[in-house]
Amino acid sequence: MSTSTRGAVAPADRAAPLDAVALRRDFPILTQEVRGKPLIYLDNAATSQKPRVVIDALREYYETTNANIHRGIHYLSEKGTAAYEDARVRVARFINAAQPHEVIFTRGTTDGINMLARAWGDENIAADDEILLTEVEHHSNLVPWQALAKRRGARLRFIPTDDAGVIDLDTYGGMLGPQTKLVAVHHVSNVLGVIAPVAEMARLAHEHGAVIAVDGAQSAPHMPVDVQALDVDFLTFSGHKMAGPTGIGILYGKEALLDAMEPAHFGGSMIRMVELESSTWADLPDKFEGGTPNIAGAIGLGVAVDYLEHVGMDAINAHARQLGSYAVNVLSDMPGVSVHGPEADGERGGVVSFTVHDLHPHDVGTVLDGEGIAIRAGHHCAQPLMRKLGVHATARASVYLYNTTDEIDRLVEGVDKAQRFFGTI
Ligand code: 7TS
Repeated sequence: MSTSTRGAVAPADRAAPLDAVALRRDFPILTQEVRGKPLIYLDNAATSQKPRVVIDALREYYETTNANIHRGIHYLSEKGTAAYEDARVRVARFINAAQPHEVIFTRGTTDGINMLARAWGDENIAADDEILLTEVEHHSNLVPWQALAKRRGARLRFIPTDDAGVIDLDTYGGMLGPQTKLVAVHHVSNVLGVIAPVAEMARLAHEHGAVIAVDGAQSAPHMPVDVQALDVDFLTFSGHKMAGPTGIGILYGKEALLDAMEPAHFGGSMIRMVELESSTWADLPDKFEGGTPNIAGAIGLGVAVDYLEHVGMDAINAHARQLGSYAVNVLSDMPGVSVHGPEADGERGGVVSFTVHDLHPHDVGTVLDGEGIAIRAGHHCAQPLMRKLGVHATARASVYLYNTTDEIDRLVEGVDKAQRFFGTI
C-alpha cells in the first residue's frame, strides 16, 4: 500500500472487495458452533477475533524466544528484543508515524489515554485551561480527562453533536481560543459508528495552539489511519480490536511532544541513571515503557498489522462501510426497530446500534445468543451518550473483515424472532 493513498478515509469504491468467506478460514474460532448454531460474531467493537498467524506467533514466541528484553546479554534476549522492536517498526509503518520511537507500547487505549492525561496533562494543563471533548466519547476518553481537570482546576467543554453524533465544526471552531489546551476526541464512535472529521479538527486546533489527542480504538482496526496526513498530535488504540492480542496497545505521539513529557510509569528500563534521591530518563521510546512490557503481545500485534495490511486497509474499510450500511438499511426496514447514528452510506463505519421498541436490548441479545449470534447490549461505556439519545441501553452489532451480508440477514431473522417471542409485533 502506498503511503500517499492513506488519507483519513479512503473512498469505498477504490478498494478491490475482500473475500470475507475466504478470510474467515484464517480465524479458527469462527468454525465453531454456539448453542448448536454456527457462530456469528458481531461484537467486534468490543474485541475482534484473531487469525491463526497471530495465535501461531504467540505460541512460537513462547516456544522459541521467551526471555526478558533490553537487558540480557544472551541469544534469546537479543532475539526477543529484535522481534519486539521489529513490531514497533511495523506498527509505525501501519499508522505512517515519522519515527518508530513515536510509537509507545501500552496495555491498550484506556492505558494510553491515562498515560497521556498524567504525563502530558499534569505538565501542560493549568487552572482555567479548557479541554474540549464530545458527548459521544467512550468513558476511557472522558473519565481520565475529568480526573485531570479536577487535579488541575481546568474545565471540560463539550463540542455539540447531533443525535447521529455528527460534530458541528462551526461551533467547534468558535469554541477554540487561547484557553483551549487540548481537544480529545474519538475517531470513530463505538456506539454510533460515526466518523469524526479529525483532520479538520486538528487543523483548527493547531490554529489556536491546542493539541489534539485522538481515540483511535475504533478507527485503527477498520480504516487507513495516517497520523501525518491527519496531523494529530496523539493517537491511542488497542491491539485486541484489530486482530491482535489483548493487553497490548499503542500511544502514538509526535516526537517533540513525547520528548518534552515526563514518563508515566517509573521503574526499571525507563531510566538513564539512578541516584538514591533522583534519576534521569532514557530516550524515547523506553522512557514510557517502564517495567517488563508485554513482549509476546507486541510481537503478536506486529503480526496482526501485517495481516491487516496484507488484506488491505482500503478493502477492510470498504467492507466495513458496505456491511454497516447494509445493516442500517435492513434493520431500519424492520417494524419497531430504530437505528442510531448516521444513515447508510453516510460518514459511518461498521458499528450499528439499534433499539427494538418495547424490548430491552439485553432481551434482544439473549434471544440472538440462542441463535449463535454474538452482539453487545448495554450502555457501551458511553453513559452520557445514552442520556443524550434518551435511552438506557442499545443493542449493537459491529462487523469486521470476516463478516458477511448473510450474517446480517441472520441477525435480522434473530431480531424478528425476539419480537415474536416477546409478542411485540
Ligand atoms: N475508546 C473507544 C472508542 C472504545 O470503543 C473502547 C473500547 C475504548 C476506548 C477502550 O479500549 P480498551 O481496549 O482500553 O478497553 N470499546 C469497547 C466497546 O465498545 N465494547 O467493549 C469495549
